Amino acid sequence: MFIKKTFVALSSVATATIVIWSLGCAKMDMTTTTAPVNIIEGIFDTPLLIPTVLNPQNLVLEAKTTPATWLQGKISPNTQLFNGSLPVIRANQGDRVNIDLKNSLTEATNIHWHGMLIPALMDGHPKDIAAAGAQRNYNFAINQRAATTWFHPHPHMATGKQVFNGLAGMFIVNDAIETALNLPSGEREVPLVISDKRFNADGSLHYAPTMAEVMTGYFGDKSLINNVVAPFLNVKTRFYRFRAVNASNARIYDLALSNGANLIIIGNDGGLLEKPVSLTHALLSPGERLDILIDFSKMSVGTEAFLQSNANSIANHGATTFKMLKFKVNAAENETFSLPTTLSTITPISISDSKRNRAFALPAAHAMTGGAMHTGMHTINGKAYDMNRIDETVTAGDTEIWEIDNSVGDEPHPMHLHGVQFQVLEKTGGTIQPYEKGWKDTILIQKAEKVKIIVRFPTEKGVFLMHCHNLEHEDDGMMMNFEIK
Ligand SMILES: [Cu+2]
Repeated sequence: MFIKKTFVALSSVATATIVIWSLGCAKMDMTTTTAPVNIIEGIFDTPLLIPTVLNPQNLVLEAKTTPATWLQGKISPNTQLFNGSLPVIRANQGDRVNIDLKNSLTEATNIHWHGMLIPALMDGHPKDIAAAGAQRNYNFAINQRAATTWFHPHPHMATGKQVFNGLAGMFIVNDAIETALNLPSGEREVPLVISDKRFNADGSLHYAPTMAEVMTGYFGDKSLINNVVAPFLNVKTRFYRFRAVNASNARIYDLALSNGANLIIIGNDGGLLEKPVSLTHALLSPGERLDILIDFSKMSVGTEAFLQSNANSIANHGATTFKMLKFKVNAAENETFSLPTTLSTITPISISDSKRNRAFALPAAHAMTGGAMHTGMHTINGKAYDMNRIDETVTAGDTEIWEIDNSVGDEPHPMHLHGVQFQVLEKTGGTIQPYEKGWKDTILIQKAEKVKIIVRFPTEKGVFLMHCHNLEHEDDGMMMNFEIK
């Protein structure tokens, strides 16, 4: 849809002057306005959906267009879901996964297991798809530490639409180290799949990014958790564990509690941190996960508090503070849990192990010109994605330092690597946040920032991706293949 267009002269987000070349021929000027899309808060009278937990050892996931009620009293016929819902899968380290994707859509799809360390052919590369009406099997062993991972389609240039339309789920990996911590579980362990959506007046989903919205990414005006607009959750006076994933196409959240209480962050993309960190707020960009404890034992019965996203000019184009989930403290219960001082051991990858440095330049919006044959406006190292081109070749098992440079960029880019968990070495634009330490597969690179990561690549060969997890940027070309050889 956005291919074969080149955008230049995007002077700012608020007012963009755009010049379009249609494959090197006619030229046209256009002025468009992208005001930040703010969230219109709901009334928080719908219970939070707690998804059923599925076992992946013999599972069918059917991708299907499923009429759904996102807005009260209105049916959205163009919703696309896995198994008509929001699946949450749970398995242990060492388990074997055997999942059949049944594609009942009228278009190609596949599943990318975001955060999973699995063979390339299982990873959901856009070349490995299930055509409309076809099936595809995913069979792999779980060889990684406990983590909150997630999954979503990754078809060429259609990821943004399919994820926006509802195709996503969470995949929780448990292991013995995590289990020994006796973290809050059962009804006190809650998945939070965070998204923002936009609707037509009839209640159907509205996904139609303008050219300016391809530059910023596509924002919704409703905030949803677990596919519920403005939900509430009854809680007791105890600790709760929330596994949050940002499944939004483009919106970056600055998570906080409305009463100023701390978020106790215990984990991120690749699992538990070394120790808990208490913060009043934390950024969560598309694709990233945060494992958060909230201590409701300090709140009295009858208290209401909200999970909210703070206004954050860096992250969200000036979006205002908005509420996301209402907690109603409705019962007193004795708390037996005490917060561990140590959660896990994380061994830093040694810089001296690195065999090679590679640099990746992210584009400036006003410089996204390319040549006449340029196939997309979002690039990495000046190149828009080509499914059949290998951009980087890495020796199996090697450790490398990758420097991703957004220093001329004027958009934040959450950059995601498939097939690995990496460590963040350096951020020139600011300090590495406590929740960006440990193991990561997605790292937010803010405007004018340069980030260095150290990656130990798998010993198994195959083609993986690095891309921006702003899904409009991704679909527009901000993606590359690396081959492990
Ligand atoms: Cu991006």
